[in-house]
Amino acid sequence: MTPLRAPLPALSAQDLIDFEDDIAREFNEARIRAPVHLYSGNEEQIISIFRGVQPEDWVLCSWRSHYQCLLKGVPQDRLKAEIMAGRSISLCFPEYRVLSSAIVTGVLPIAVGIGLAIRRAGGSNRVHCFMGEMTAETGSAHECMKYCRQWDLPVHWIVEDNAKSVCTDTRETWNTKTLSHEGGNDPNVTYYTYQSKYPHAGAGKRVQF
Ligand SMILES: Cc1ncc(C[n+]2csc(CCOP(=O)(O)OP(=O)(O)O)c2C)c(N)n1
Repeated sequence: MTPLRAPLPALSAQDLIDFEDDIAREFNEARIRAPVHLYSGNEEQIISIFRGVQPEDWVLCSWRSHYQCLLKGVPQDRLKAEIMAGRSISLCFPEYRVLSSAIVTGVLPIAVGIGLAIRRAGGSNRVHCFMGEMTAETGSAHECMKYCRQWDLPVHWIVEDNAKSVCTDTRETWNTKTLSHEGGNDPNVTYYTYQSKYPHAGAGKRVQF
């Protein structure tokens, strides 16, 4: 296995934006024959979160994970090759301790399991599990977070609120002005909002695979 990269790369917001814009171009020119989910507008927040991530930590992601892969040390050319091969939606690089799932809530129980394994092994590393704000409203998220809180497992949850679940307004869905983790004070939960220039999936142009 490739050794974990230490220290983690010091990427700037512009480095992240440039990577995603390059993938957007590739997608809109129909060179990627599979869905891509791009980040934008959350660069400062995610860079700040990664200041608390150690090389030996695990990072768990959803269908939208390019920024986490880059910040966890996956080489840009390796990441781009996987995306070009159509695997953006579920990028897994176990040698860099990055795992993703395109199933809503898919990685949450896995985060619990890794957290439990770390605790049983007496390890000092942690799990950082990213999810969108709609994912965070599900019963599965509630149970996984509750279990880790009650058993004091080393799992850090990050709720990234872009206000939408695909095209649906999350607050309208739940008939609420305030979502579950907004303004919360759980030390193991980081909640932030951002506004993306990209749609939920793709890069703005309809591409026929
Ligand atoms: C089990 C399951 N149901 C439905 C989907 C389709 N789906 C993909 S992303 C998504 C919305 C998730 O919204 P949110 O958690 O806010 O994440 P965002 O993409 O906005 O970051 C849905 C319903 C899926 N991937 N898996």
